[in-house]
Amino acid sequence: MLNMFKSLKEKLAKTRSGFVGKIAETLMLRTKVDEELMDDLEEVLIQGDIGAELAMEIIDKLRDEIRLNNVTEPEKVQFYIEKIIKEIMIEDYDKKEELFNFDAHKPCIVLVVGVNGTGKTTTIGKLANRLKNEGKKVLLVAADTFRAAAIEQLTIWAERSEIPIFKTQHGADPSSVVFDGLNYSLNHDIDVVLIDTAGRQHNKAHLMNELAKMHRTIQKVISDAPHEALLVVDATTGQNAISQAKFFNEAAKLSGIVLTKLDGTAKGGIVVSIKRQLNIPVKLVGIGEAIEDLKDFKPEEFANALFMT
Ligand SMILES: Nc1nc2c(ncn2[C@@H]2O[C@H](COP(=O)(O)OP(=O)(O)OP(=O)(O)O)[C@@H](O)[C@H]2O)c(=O)[nH]1
Ligand SMILES: [Mg+2]
Repeated sequence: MLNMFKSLKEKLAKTRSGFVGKIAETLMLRTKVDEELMDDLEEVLIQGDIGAELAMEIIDKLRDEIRLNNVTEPEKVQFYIEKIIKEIMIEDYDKKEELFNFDAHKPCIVLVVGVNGTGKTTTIGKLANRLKNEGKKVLLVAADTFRAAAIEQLTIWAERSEIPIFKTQHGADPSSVVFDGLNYSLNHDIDVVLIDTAGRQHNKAHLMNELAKMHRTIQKVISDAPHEALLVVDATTGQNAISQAKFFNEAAKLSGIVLTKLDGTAKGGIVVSIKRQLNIPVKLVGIGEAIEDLKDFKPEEFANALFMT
């Protein structure tokens, strides 16, 4: 039971001991603050999936801090590197855009996309439960008609939270399910519609065209929808996430990223750099398989959990 309420801090233990721990380890092994140390730290940042460009920026800022504050002992460097990373995370999110506003539209249409197995269906299940608990009328639309067990998997999540689900049979055209599902939502006083789509490789043109068609279908029914188009990214895929996002953004103009499986990676640096590299905000993070393991991404809280401050 206790396990179910693990805090964000505990859930990020792997990244803390991996990525953050490696920084500390590198500093411990050194006796001097010099260029060699800077090179080692840059390497640790890149290995932690922070991305080469941002790693360089962090190290440049670190050099300035070291000069300014006359830092000569390696262990004192930790404080400054954490400070710089934190500032970057907070700076990159201007206050308005990062959180959802499910109340701005009725129904609010949320399209969920991503490559295979990243956690789309699970994220929808978790989010649906949260919205229901907030008193919203939620509808799930099973537009993954491709994988045989997909509709059933979403149905289980719907039943778990006692939420209606709009579905057809396996093999049906996903765009037609979306069309009918959205019309159903307009006639049934639904507040939020969560659309589950099939996993697809971002470099397969016909699959991306199918997604673009789905996106157009949504706009045919509700012209300013989808109000959120979320790309679900597995945090363990690291920098590949960046190219996934570029392709998905073309097919279905993305409004946010859901970064899942952060509990399972030691290289959580991607969370620091993803906004910078894509200019698309992380909106939610998945930190486990259980229904409550989905959190709004709040950069400051996240940075504090990462660095245990
Ligand atoms: N540890 C962990 N596991 C997760 C998280 N989110 C999803 N998973 C697991 O990842 C696996 C795949 O999740 P799904 O939700 O089926 O992924 P999907 O993107 O819908 O997959 P496809 O529809 O096949 O493309 C499942 O075993 C989930 O329990 C998370 O935040 N942490
Ligand atoms: Mg799925």
